[in-house]
Amino acid sequence: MSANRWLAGSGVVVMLWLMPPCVPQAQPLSAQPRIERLVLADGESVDGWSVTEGTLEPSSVRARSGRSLLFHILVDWHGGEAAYPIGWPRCWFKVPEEARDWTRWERLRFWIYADTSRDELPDTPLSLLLTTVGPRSNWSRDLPLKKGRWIEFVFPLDDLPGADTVRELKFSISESRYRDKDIVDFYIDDLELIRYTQPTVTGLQALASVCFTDEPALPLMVELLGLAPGKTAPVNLSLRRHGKPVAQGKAQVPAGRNRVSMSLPAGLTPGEYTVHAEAGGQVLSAPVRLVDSPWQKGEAQ
Ligand SMILES: [Ca+2]
Repeated sequence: MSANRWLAGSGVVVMLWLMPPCVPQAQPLSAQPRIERLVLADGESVDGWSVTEGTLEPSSVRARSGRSLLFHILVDWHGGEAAYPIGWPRCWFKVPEEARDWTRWERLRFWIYADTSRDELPDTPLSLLLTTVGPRSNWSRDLPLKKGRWIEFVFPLDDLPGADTVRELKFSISESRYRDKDIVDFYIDDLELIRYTQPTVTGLQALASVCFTDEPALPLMVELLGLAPGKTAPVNLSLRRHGKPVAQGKAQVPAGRNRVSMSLPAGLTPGEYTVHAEAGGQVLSAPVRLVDSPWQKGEAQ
């Protein structure tokens, strides 16, 4: 998988999918979709967790609800493992045997609030590592965090190697990214596996954020979840201006990310539009700008 995954997010939530800067993020327009969850950690217990070069305990200082897991680190460039005094404080969760098959889940999701004695966190403050069984048994991602903010992370699982044998989930820092004696607190909460229980549009992207009015079609990326392998479901598409539909279409797509093409009528006027994608009552929208084609106006040869 590319790390540059995309999805819909609300305005207050930072998703890890890194989108090209010119592509606006889709916005959900409808109520929360129906989601099934398997909670791996809610902050109330450290059962199954281990920690080294730091401490891990339930905390009510910061929590999404109840308590969170506080991963507390005093950066120490002179202690820790003898061979690596500038080391890797880490905490890890041993996934229970009965919960290691993640293929029936669609996403890993969790929230982290970061605090520190520093003015700001370093560029790569924390990393996530999943360990599975198999030749490509390590899957890791950097977790961009901001001091003093809750950040939600959502990772698709469809390209996790060995997703049926996930043994361990680990958070770690590299002390080399910090200064000696820095204090860093990560509050981890609502760590869970989720899946949609009905076909749901979870991502929408206009592949060109600016489109000429004489283009025959608008290229879109539509992500649909909540579908069994091999099944497809309809996604209703519409292009709207000032809330009024000016074009409509339908795409029949399988689960995952799909490139679809929405036909555009002739004679659209330049301006700001929104494209909408709906499945199972869940709607996402994304902005699109239509501009006059230079070829129409004869300004270019
Ligand atoms: Ca909690």
